[in-house]
Amino acid sequence: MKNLEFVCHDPELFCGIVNRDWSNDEANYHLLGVPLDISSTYRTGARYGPYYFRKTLSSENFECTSENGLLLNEYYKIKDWGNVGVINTDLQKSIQLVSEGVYDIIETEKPFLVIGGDHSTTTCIGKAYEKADIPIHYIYIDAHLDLYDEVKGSKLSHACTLRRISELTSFHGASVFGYRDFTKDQLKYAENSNINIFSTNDLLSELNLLKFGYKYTKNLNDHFSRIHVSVDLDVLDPSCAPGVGNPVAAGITTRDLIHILKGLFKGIKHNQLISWDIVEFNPLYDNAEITAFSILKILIESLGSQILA
Ligand SMILES: [Mn+2]
Repeated sequence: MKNLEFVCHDPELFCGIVNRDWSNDEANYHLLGVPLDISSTYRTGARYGPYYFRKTLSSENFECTSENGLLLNEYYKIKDWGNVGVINTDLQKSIQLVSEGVYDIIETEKPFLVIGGDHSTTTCIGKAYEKADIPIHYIYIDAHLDLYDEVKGSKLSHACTLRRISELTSFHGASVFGYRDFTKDQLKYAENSNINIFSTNDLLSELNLLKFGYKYTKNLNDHFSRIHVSVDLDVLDPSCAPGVGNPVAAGITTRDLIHILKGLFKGIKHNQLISWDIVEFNPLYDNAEITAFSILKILIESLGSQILA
């Protein structure tokens, strides 16, 4: 056994900063997985996202230092709650279960990250904020507008997410970044519903995405008390994220997205709690783990910029 003890070790999950065992008092950040994908309209498989997300976090192939030189495990104690026990045959019940879980985390008044799951994960977060009676502005980073009223008879499709959120009383507007797949009706709905939209072209015409993101949330701070950031990985070009449910070609790069997120998180006020989600990671289509390693870099740089927020 001695030899085994020497050669084997439990991988430290994300350099020891993500742990299931932190007590609520010790933890300064929360993580929740949502293995739900029955509202997907094209390639299902996002239910495996949380599992492969954690597998990538436990990889030894990276340092836990963000590019601004911060050693993340000096700042973070992230409590991993595991996955919500969703029922992948019952969407309505699953949405209720996830909302209840997110509500409990909101009550801790600590920042949190939710890993999807398809984009209906964000509907659950919206419902939890509604129950908590907290007004939210949504920053919605996505190749799609997700403003369909219904898809194939379903009002809970992942392509209806922003539409359903926009109907909540706690909805205080949204800003969509990176869309490039849309319909005229969705554009019209955005125009009439306090939803600012920036296409992939709009973003790429910005000279400095970091400054753009920073100014954006800094300005929003004057009008909204809380902001939730939702990152649908299909905003990325499929060369940077092949493992998504509904890929759309000609997107932004992982570096572009990191610059936007760094700017957005830096612009959020000091006393404002951050909540965000990363959704639509579909490991079944993730050739050579390209998407997983994009997520890992997005996570490290986002956490690094949230320290300064
Ligand atoms: Mn999308």
